[in-house]
Order: sequence, then C-alpha cells, then structure tokens
Amino acid sequence: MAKPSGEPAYAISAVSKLSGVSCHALRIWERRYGFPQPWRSPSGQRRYSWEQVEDLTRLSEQLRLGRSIGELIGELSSRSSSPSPRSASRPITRLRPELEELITRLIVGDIRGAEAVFDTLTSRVDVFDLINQMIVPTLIESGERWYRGDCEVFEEHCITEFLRRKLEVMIDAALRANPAPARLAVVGTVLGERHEGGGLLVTLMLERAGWGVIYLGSDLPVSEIVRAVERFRPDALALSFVLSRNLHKRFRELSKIVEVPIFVGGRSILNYQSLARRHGLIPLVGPIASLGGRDEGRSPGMEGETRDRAARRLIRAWGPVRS
Ligand code: B12
Repeated sequence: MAKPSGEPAYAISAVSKLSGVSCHALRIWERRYGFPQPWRSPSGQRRYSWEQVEDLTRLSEQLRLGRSIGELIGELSSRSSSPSPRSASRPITRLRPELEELITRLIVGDIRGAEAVFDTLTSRVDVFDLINQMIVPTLIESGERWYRGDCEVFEEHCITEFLRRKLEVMIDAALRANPAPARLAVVGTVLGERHEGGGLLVTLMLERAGWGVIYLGSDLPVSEIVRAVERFRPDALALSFVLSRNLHKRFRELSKIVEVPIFVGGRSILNYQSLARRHGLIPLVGPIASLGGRDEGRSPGMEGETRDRAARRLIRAWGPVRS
C-alpha cells in the first residue's frame, strides 16, 4: 500500500529530480536557511516528506521566474496559516489520491480499473496537469518504491508499462492535431540508456508545441544518431539521460555533431550541466511540461523562424534552474 503523504520517505536524489532543485542547492539552503529541514533515516540519510517536495517544486518554479531564494523561503515560513493564491490555485498533490489509486490497481493487476481511473482523470484535467501531477510523479514513485524494496520489479513494470502506453496514445493524438509542423526535432536516448519516459515526454510536449518529432527510441549508438541527423536534417536533437554511466564518453561522441543544436535533459543532467556545456550541448532542466506551457497548445509564429530562433525558443521554454 502507498505510504501516507506526510511520511518522510523521499531521498535527496528523488527530491532533486521531482522538484528540479539540485542536491547541492538542497544542502546549501538547509545549512543557510534551515529549509528544507529533512528527517534522518536510521543510517543518517536525509528523508523528505511529499509536502516538502511540493513546497520545493513551487519554489523552483518561482526561482525560474526570477524571484530570489531568500524572499521565497521567507514567504514559505510565514505562509503556514494562509496559503498563497498560486498554491491554492494549483496544488501539486491535487491528484495524489488518484495517483495512489492508480498504483494500487496496477500492482494488483486490475488493469481495467486502472484504465477507468485514468479515463476519469483525462476528462477532468488538461494534458499539462496529467503529465506534471500524474504521469511523472507516478513514474518516479514507482522507481522509489522499487528502490526502497516496497515493490517487486514486476509490479514496477506493471505501472511503468501502463504509463508508457498512455504516453504513446497521447503522442498519437498530438501528432494528428499537428499536421504541418514548421520545425523538426529528432528525439531519443544513447547507447546504454533504456529509460524511455523522458524521450516520450519530450516528444509529446514538442508535438503539442507545434514541432514535428522523429522519435528514435532508446539505447541507440551515437553513430546511428549521426546518420539520422544527416538523413533528416532536423532543427534540434533532444536526448534524455537518466543514468550517468558513460556520460563523459557519450558527451564526447555527441560533441562531434555540429550541424544541429543538441538539447540534453533527464535526471542525470541536473548534476552535469557544466560538463554538457563544455561539450557544446545545451542542458535543459526543470519540469518537462513547461515546454509549450499550460493550455498553449501549438506555439504561434513558428513559420519563418530561423533555426537559431527556434532553438532559442526551446531553451526559453525550459530555462535554467538557479541555485
Ligand atoms: C521505468 C524505469 C525503468 C525501465 C525503463 C523501461 C522503459 N521502456 O523506459 C527499466 C525496467 C528498463 C529500467 C531499468 C533500469 N533502471 Co530504471 N527506472 C525506471 C523508472 C521507474 C521510471 C523512469 C522514468 O521514465 N522516469 C521519468 C523521467 C521522465 O524522469 P526524469 O528522467 O527525471 O526526467 C524529467 C526531466 O528531467 C525531463 N527530461 C527527461 N528527459 C529529458 C530530455 C530533454 C531533452 C529535456 C529537455 C527534458 C527531459 O522530463 C522528466 C519529467 O519532467 C525510474 C524511476 C525514476 N525516478 O525516474 C527508475 C530509475 C531511473 N531506474 C534506475 C535504475 C538503477 C535502473 C537499472 C540500472 C536497474 C538495474 N539494476 O537493472 C536499469 C538500467 C537500464 C538501462 N541500461 O537503462 C534508477 C536510476 C538511479 C540513478 N543512477 O540515477 C531509478 C531512478 C530508480 C531508483 N529510484 O533507483 N528502469
């Protein structure tokens, strides 16, 4: 069964990926501002509650909008009795009960029940909320449960395969609604990286933002990616990195591709942003659903845009996270 939402169950690496705040910043803020204050596991590891994850996610969104960390932490500590209008209008746990119901149904093998939960959700919330509040947190939650030993490998597969199928259906719908894209991106993952979630999410968000996407799937040698770039001549290459294994080697191989801007994202990029830049790659961190934005659908004015401007648009959509 799911852990109660208030129990401190999340490790610092998970909190970092969920909120878009680096592990380094979490430790510095704790020392400097006493926020966020984690619990400690019996072995001394930091443990955070879901509520702290929510606060940090909101805070990192505000940081991206240019607000200062000191000011935001001050607001958070004085807020306890009167939530801010933003948090009232968009609470991140709004879908938490549905998320837990979905997971529970999937791990007991009630696929049809899970379909019903998901169908009800899709009729209630937009794609932006579905991704940010449901699909990504459920993927992460299932990985955390597996890591803590709270779920079997096959149970984790029941959850993630269901979500992968849903993402594919959503991509099909976005593609049909985007018949004449003005820009083209090639998306995938490099050799050794079998995690597809990031690539599928990027594909979905780019299609919704009016880009055409050729999705190459996962675990592809860079030499094959080079050939795809030569053949398709895209405006951007977007690659997802979950594991940091062989990152230096892959970055070196990718640095040889100079014809096209290469955007790299995914949980391991958060801690390797300068390395990526040194190899001429463009790291993008933060929640994926900010590309295209809430209810923006197709981005206007893409026709006639230069390749550089199109690439800058992609960068602006994510923006860097400052610590
Ligand atoms: C599903 C899954 C699998 C599946 C993948 C199936 C598939 N077809 O995708 C399978 C079972 C194959 C698998 C295998 C493994 N996995 Co796994 N897996 C997961 C799980 C549960 C979900 C992955 C996912 O889709 N996450 C959601 C993504 C989308 O989140 P994200 O990377 O943080 O990305 C966000 C942003 O960064 C951004 N983004 C992502 N990509 C990009 C790209 C661009 C260009 C941009 C702009 C943005 C962007 O969008 C996301 C949402 O906002 C995670 C749990 C987790 N916390 O993620 C573990 C997890 C990633 N796996 C893990 C591990 C350890 C493994 C294995 C090594 C296990 C093993 N011992 O065999 C293998 C490695 C296989 C390999 N060589 O790749 C660890 C990784 C730990 C680490 N080092 O960081 C995790 C975190 C689990 C855990 N808590 O320990 N896994």
